Amino acid sequence: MGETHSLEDRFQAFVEAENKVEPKHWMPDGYRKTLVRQISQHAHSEVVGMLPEANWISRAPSLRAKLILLAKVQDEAGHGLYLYSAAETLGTSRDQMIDDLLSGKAKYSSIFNYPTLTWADMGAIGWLVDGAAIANQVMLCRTSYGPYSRAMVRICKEESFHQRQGYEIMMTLAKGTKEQKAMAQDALNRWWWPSIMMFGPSDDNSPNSAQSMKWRIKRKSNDELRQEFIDKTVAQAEFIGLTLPDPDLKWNAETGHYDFGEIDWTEFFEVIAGNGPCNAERLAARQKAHDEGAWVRDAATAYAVKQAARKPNPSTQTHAA
Ligand code: FAQ
Repeated sequence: MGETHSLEDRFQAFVEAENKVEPKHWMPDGYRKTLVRQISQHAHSEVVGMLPEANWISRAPSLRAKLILLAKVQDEAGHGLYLYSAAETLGTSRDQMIDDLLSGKAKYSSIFNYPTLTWADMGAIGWLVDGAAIANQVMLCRTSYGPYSRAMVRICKEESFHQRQGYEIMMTLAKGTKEQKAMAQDALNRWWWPSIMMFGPSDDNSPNSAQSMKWRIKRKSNDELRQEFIDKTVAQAEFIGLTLPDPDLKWNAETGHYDFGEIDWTEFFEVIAGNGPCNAERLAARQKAHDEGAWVRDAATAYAVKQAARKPNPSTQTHAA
């Protein structure tokens, strides 16, 4: 008991001294569990997050737009892979994580349960959803778990490109015809509130935050990050002549931040409970992809077994050979 205590104390001092925890280090069970939960949810979000945008690849308005969107969606597949790999260093398996996603046990970001109705939604997603992801993930580059923090450095660089891709679409539409500007405004109206919900429940209703902050997994709270994102985005909307759909949004000189209206937490909790507009459709698409990919997994496994059997056994080799 005393031994466990001292290990935990030493671990706490280690993370407080800004050291990185590596896979072979001793870590509390709760730390491991929290990371597997968060990293796997993050990986699932990247992979499920490909679906709403993939919906528009074949309908992009130009070859340039199509190439850029295709590259962005491929980046998201890559992010999913780095993150699944980072989670695997904690002792879980890819199969287990995928099973948890498909059975509905594991969560993925609420934002990907909304439909993409027009091309402007590609702009709103890049600008707002990737913008919110960057706000959250820049802090995760300094998270205490080494493999997660290193994955986040590269992911954040790519997310910056995604954010610009989206903002450029919105800027182009906002400068276009009256109908194009209206389409951009409509997308902004639909994506704004779900985007600010991405940061998670408010701090007084966030069961995991206190311990995650103590372990230096999270470096800022859900509300702090939400506020940073809102403060930064207001000027970006003004610059392209669009209006954020919140009548209560106004600058507060005293706090040095924007005040904003009440978030509809009932909607948020419904979406994360599986009852959002597209939850069933998203999981069905992942299940279909998983089923259709079975032969690829079988072939890769058979190939790996064959290669392993062919490899000479190093213990039977002589140096003279
Ligand atoms: N959606 O106690 P907390 C992207 C859950 S970016 C669904 O505050 P925590 C890029 C939470 O898991 C999106 N569930 O939890 C991209 C917990 O439930 P649990 C992904 C949510 O972990 C862009 C419960 O509520 N980014 O993919 C959400 O301390 C465009 C209580 O919450 C990340 O995952 C939500 N929005 O803080 C891709 C970043 N919020 O697990 C494609 C890493 C909360 O106990 C296209 N994750 N919940 O059953 C994090 O930073 C954290 O996990 C938070 C939540 C901030 C999301």
